[in-house]
Amino acid sequence: MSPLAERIAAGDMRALARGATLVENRSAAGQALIAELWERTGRAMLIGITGPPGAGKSTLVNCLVGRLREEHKTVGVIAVDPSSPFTHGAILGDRIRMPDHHADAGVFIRSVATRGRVGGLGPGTLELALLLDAAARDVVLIETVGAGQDEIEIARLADVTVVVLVPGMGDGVQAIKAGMMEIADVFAINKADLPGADQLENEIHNMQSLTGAGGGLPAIRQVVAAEGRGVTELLADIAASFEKQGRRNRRAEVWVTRLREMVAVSVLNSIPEEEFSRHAEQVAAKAEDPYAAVAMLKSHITHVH
Ligand SMILES: Nc1nc2c(ncn2[C@@H]2O[C@H](COP(=O)(O)OP(=O)(O)OP(=O)(O)O)[C@@H](O)[C@H]2O)c(=O)[nH]1
Ligand SMILES: [Mg+2]
Repeated sequence: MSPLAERIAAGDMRALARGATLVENRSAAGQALIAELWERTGRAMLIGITGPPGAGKSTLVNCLVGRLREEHKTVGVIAVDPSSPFTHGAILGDRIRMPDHHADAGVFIRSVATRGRVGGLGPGTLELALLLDAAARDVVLIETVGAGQDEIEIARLADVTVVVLVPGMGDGVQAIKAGMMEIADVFAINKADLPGADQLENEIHNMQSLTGAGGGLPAIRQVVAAEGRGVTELLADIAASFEKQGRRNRRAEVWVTRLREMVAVSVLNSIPEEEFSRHAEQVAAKAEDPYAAVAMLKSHITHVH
């Protein structure tokens, strides 16, 4: 192994920070790093936390980190939202922020940009999650803003997907429309200190009986993240779901889809952007037919490393 990979495997946080940057940028060095550490992946539990903007996802993640640290678990956090108030210091509430700097070695936090896309994971998130997994994190929490279209991405990455909803916003009905019903392994009704939490719980219950999903319905847990209430119970729900379903997203069939995407990205990235513009102009001007353009563009693929 390279010295960097060795240090990451040994739990060196500065090495991990360097590695995370390489991986996030999807550099060749980042790819080499994941390849080197590949054998070490597959241990971490990946928990996806998604829900509408302002639902309290970051507050909840903060609570979950605190609880996991009490259990002496090592934690990685990926916040997929550049506008999130997550920063290195801010996520750690006073309760778990320890005066001794080394005590923070149990928590690694990174924000990744979605590059303008609302919902979805943003490029490099899968790779970052894999790196944190390889870096001996017991649990990796991934916060994404659910906008109703791309939540499926988080469900495909996470072992357990927690959908966070809040009472009094008509979220219960919206969630069904947005397809959140399908991806939730656990529902967290946050801000249960506000009126309407029971009503929302009933709504979700009713939806579940309508869809008739049978055994293994997602748990519904009321929490008050702002006060840390219900967080222990939520963590137990998450663990129960994990026990029941195992690591669905590590199976070969999931990798079929991922490998397809990785090939597509790698092939597309191997074609210089200006070649697309050049051929587009030719096609538009009818100087070239589209199939001829594709054939020409494909000639660049041999340069893929
Ligand atoms: N009343 C109440 N407010 C809460 C609770 N949890 C979080 N909040 C508040 O809700 C607001 C949004 O919290 P965040 O944790 O930033 O929510 P978020 O879902 O991460 O927001 P985005 O990342 O911007 O989508 C903050 O003002 C929190 O203080 C709760 O349990 N009860
Ligand atoms: Mg947030």
